[in-house]
Amino acid sequence: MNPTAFAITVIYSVACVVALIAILLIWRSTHGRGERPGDGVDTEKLAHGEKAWFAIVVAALGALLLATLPFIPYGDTAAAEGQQQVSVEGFQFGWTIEPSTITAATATRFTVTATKVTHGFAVYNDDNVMLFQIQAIPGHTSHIVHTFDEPGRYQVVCLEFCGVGHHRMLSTFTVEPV
Ligand SMILES: [Cu+2]
Repeated sequence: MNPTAFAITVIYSVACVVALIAILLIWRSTHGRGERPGDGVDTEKLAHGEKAWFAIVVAALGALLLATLPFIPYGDTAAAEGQQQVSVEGFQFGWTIEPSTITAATATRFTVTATKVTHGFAVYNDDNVMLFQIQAIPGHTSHIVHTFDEPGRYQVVCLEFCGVGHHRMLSTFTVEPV
């Protein structure tokens, strides 16, 4: 058994035991004491506590919502002033990238589409590290905004198998210093 499978087995077993104990505790709390519901229980106090917990949960969820709202990525790729525009079209088997020279340190908005079949527009730097990837889809325009900090030559690779010439779908563009 490999270490990951072993870890999953252990974690799953522990989770099952914990769940079983929880079910037993809940069952014991509601059965077998011979007491009628309400015996010795201050229901008014419980009702008050319930309202307080409700308020706490609503406040916590509200705080969580407000705290995480700024991280929602929607809108990041919307057009903004000062962006450079690059239009990309994938075809069998190559890329049209217009313009093929852009400026560093300026937000660049890629407008990506394709003819006939879907391609994967992936951009790699000099160290062969992928900076981003976006689908190039026929009849649809995808957008992504990226700022290139380093001037240089960037490589484009198709990451979606698109036919017999898929491996030939390599291209480059140049990022010039400001
Ligand atoms: Cu392709």
